[in-house]
Amino acid sequence: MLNRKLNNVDPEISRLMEEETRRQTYGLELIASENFVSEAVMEAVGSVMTNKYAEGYPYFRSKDAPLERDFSRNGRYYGGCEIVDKAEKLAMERAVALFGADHANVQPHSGSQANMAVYYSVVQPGDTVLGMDLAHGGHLTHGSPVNFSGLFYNIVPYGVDEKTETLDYDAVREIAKKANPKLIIVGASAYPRIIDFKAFQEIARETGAKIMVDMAHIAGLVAAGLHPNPVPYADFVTTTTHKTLRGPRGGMILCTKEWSKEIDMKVFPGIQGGPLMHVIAGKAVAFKEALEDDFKEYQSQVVKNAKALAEALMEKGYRLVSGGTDNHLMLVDVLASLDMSGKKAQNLLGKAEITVNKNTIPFDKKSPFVTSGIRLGTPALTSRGMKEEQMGDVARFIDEVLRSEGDEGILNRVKGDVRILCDAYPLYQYKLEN
Ligand code: DSN
Repeated sequence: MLNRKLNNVDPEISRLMEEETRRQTYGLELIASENFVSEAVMEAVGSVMTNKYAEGYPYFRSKDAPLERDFSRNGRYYGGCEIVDKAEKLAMERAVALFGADHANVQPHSGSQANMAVYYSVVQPGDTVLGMDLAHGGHLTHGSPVNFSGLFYNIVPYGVDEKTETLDYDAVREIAKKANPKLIIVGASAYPRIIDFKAFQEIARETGAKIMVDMAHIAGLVAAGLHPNPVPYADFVTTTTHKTLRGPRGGMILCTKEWSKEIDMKVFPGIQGGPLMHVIAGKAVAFKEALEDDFKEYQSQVVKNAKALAEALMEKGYRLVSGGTDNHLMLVDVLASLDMSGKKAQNLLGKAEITVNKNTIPFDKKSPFVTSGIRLGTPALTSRGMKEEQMGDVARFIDEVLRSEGDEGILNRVKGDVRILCDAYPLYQYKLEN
């Protein structure tokens, strides 16, 4: 019973996995928040660790010294946790080694839950929180009215300057002084420039607010020293583990020792039950990979590729928000460039197996379902080994598709070129028939 293989038990799901493998293998993945994990990470995530319940933590906190963790006694609610305890401890130690924080909680199932645990630790419903406007590059959990953050808290948004399309720290300071927030959320899901965490720390100090940096998009760059590390400047740093960091889908919170007990309590039992031990094992593997030297080379290539792609597109006449990129992503204003919506651009590119997402640009007049922009990122293509030269090809493919007016002949030709490029940079060692 236990050793039945997927294609015998469930041929439908098995076939869908095969199809998804084929899609990933033969398409150009440009969604800035996606990446390809190593087979080692997948092995951990697909392991027996999924069977274990481990509510609690691999350490004990006594009433007398609640900020100290005693790893000689576990704080679990179930027996049989001795082995998963070691896996969680490794994940925590590696996270701390990577980013330099006092404390890491590796249990959040997602970035959204990591962020929720921080809100739940520092603010009460109705309290004022400053967050970057989603339409300017922020994130749903930074105060969107349709998210728990916007529903429970009094969100005051900040955004980018209309001219430079970059953060104007003086304007943020003015907004903060007027709003008097308890918490300032820093971080973005569509911001192509370096973020000055020190400037935010100064604003938070001046206004007496706590500061949370959501570094989900840039965590890999931070780990490699290619983007300033928010840890020294923030009370809390949250992240997902599956974007530039190239780990399994999940979340994590880093915080100061002072907040460690509160954060632990809010993750479990506050908002979650049993941790996903197979995912935590996968996080440990990914953090180990991120501590290796070639991870720095990989991240540095991600940034070089983003610059090369941005320059190639600008040479072809495309307008990029803020005029370029410092990190792994860029926003192309397809409305200004081609009088085309982001939705149409995404659909056309999809026909040639080029996957992107439509994205609002700052001061967008179109809805988030239509948008004036597309967001492009290089982490996934870089994981396949592509370099600057291939980014030139990718820019050409994008340009040909967007100017094709839907001509099937052009779309099919580019699709063929995409296939040739993908064949030259294989993904996993799976055997695919055609
Ligand atoms: N949905 C993610 C992104 O694409 O940026 C953010 O969580």
